[in-house]
Amino acid sequence: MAWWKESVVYQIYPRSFKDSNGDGIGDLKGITSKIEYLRKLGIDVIWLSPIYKSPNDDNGYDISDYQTIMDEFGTMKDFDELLETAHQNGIKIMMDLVVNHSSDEHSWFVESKSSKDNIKRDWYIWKPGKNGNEPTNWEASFKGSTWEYDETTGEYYLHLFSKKQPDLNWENPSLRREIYNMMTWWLDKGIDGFRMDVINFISKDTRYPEGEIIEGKKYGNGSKYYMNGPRIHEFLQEMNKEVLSKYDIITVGETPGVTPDEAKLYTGHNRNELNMVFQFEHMGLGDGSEGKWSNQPWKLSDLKQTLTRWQKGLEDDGWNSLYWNNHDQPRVVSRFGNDQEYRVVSAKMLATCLHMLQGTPYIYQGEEIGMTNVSFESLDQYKDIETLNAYNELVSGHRLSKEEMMKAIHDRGRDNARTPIHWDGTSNAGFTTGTPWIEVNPNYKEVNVERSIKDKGSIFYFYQKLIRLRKEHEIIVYGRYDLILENDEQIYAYTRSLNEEKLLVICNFSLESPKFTLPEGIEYTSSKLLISNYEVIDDETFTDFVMKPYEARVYKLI
Ligand code: TEU
Ligand code: CA
Repeated sequence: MAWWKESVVYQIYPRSFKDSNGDGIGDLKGITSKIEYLRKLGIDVIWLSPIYKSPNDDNGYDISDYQTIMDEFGTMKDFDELLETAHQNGIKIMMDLVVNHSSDEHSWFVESKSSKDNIKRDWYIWKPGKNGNEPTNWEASFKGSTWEYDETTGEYYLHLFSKKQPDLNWENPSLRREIYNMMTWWLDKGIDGFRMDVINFISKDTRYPEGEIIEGKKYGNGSKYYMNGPRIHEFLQEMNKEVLSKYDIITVGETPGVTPDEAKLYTGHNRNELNMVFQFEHMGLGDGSEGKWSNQPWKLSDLKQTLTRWQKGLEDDGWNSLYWNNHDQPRVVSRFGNDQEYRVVSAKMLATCLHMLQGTPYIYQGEEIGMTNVSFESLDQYKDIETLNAYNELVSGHRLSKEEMMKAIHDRGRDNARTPIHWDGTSNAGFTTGTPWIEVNPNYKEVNVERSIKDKGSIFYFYQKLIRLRKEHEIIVYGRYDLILENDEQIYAYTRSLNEEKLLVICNFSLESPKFTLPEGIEYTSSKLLISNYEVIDDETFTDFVMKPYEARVYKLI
């Protein structure tokens, strides 16, 4: 038995979760004070976004010391208390492991850049320029070149993200050893696993070829030379042997650009690498020529096809992680549901559709109360480095108008997920007594935890029930997935099968009232409604019925 297959994970972005001391920044003591709330929800594991020492160029994804807690978040004692409280409440803690890069303020990098013969020189990736230019034409995720010139030694260093996030050189065995030691140190402290940031980027094609040129753009796309690179599986198998295999833990790799076939290599049960990966195909729906900043219309059948490919691709080997949002993505109820009149029902429909798939579900903080995207009017209300850099580059480069860019930020920007959690209807939504580091979504009086807890029909209790059902019905974890009504553009329906049982999951993704008709060939003698987001009259038939907007139902058929 693999407990991580049967678990539900809850992601905490500590900066925005709960502030305990009024400085406007969420912290560890704040999280500890809400463990009781998470226990009530019923989750098994917390994934903590980075809490390590950091200058916060990218909110903690730029780490300057892997074994120290970020000043704003508290102390190691606060961490130990959090871990103990979580464990006492039956909740495990999975830490974010960011080892594709460190901060440029990490002492390793400070040494590395000090001279060409420093012992840590080779812990990062240094190259001379090429004909007075950068070593390659690659574009960084946060725009600009992936190379930064450093005057001290007259060479460039690689940074796939911001220039304050230099990439670590995994080719170097002592760097790898140091990382394994650090991981062991955390595991010995009693943590329960790792979520590994862009872990499929750690092995680069060391020939450093030029990236594909994209018309009209200054920099090219080098991703095929660092995504799923030549030594990636060797490195992960080594990490597994040296560290992971010695503990009973949960591991999930963040792996942009992976296909189901590649995911099998990362998660297959004889591979000795990771338990599961986060794939991005369903998150990229609608991406246009400027990626997520130029949104195109997409169809429900695209989403169904994508998720189905993953469900079928990993049904015999490997394991799926299931998510609708995280700290890098917009709020799901705004993106795939309806954040106005049908906010509550559509949030429940989306939860149903995701939690009934095969895999380990992840809930992102605030999703369980149906938090929505935020539309700040002015750019200076935004804090995210990705958003701000993209704005500068795309708007000043005349690739998008200001209006188009603000619309794209409202739809897809990362700060949608990073506004503070709404605990109640008091000022700043009960997140802080001070001034929050980023403004609170103005709808907090309507959407907040206190109201959800008081209302038996809330999204919160719906998630609680989904989690409970998973513990009661093995089929939700292990049943085989099959798509039905493949071409329907309003209804996403599928079955799950295990032994003599079936689940029938029917979700209406539209504002309209399409008719659901059960396809022939699904045999059963009795049926039972497990969960629904509208009241269903007992004797109502489900083989043929008109669905209400965003309606969702799950039946167990025997
Ligand atoms: O994200 C990696 C990643 O691919 C992101 O660029 C993501 O696709 C993008 O933000 C969505 O537009 C991870 C972390 O989750 C992210 O918060 C970090 O900024 C990034 O790595 C660098 O550590
Ligand atoms: Ca604080």
